[in-house]
Amino acid sequence: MLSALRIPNLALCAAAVATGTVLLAACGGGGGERNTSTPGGGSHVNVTLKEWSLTPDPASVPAGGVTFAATNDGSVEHEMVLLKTDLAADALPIAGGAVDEGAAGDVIDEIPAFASGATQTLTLALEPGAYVLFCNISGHYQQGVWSAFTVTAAASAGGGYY
Ligand SMILES: [Cu+2]
Repeated sequence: MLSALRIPNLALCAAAVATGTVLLAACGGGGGERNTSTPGGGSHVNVTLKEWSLTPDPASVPAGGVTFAATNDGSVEHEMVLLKTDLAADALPIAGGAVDEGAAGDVIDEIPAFASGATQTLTLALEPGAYVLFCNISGHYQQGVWSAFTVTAAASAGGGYY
């Protein structure tokens, strides 16, 4: 059951292309690793985390490659969990002071706790559906560090048929 495909080098490669550095060479090194295109054209989502909110911009993207750039605008560490679930975003089950991830849905991936002022990126291939982005450091979800996130069918993403 592979619902998410990690594409770890994508952001790095994009940065290398943008700056024209020799990092570019490293992008072609993987055996059979695709690195020049983002599935579905690719979407970019800026996520701002702080006390006590989480705000994705945009909050809805077409299915395919999605790069999250999560910025911690707060004064304490936050993390970002991406959960696929049909539960209401404000009604995830709680156990031991935090969201019970196993009972809440399918955790697609996460950015582990990162420091105030930092930005972390995560690139995934996402299927259509209802998702929740949240911080699962104890107590943070309950205080509002979450947002619903929607992945729509990819029909209009790629600019038509060939
Ligand atoms: Cu947090």
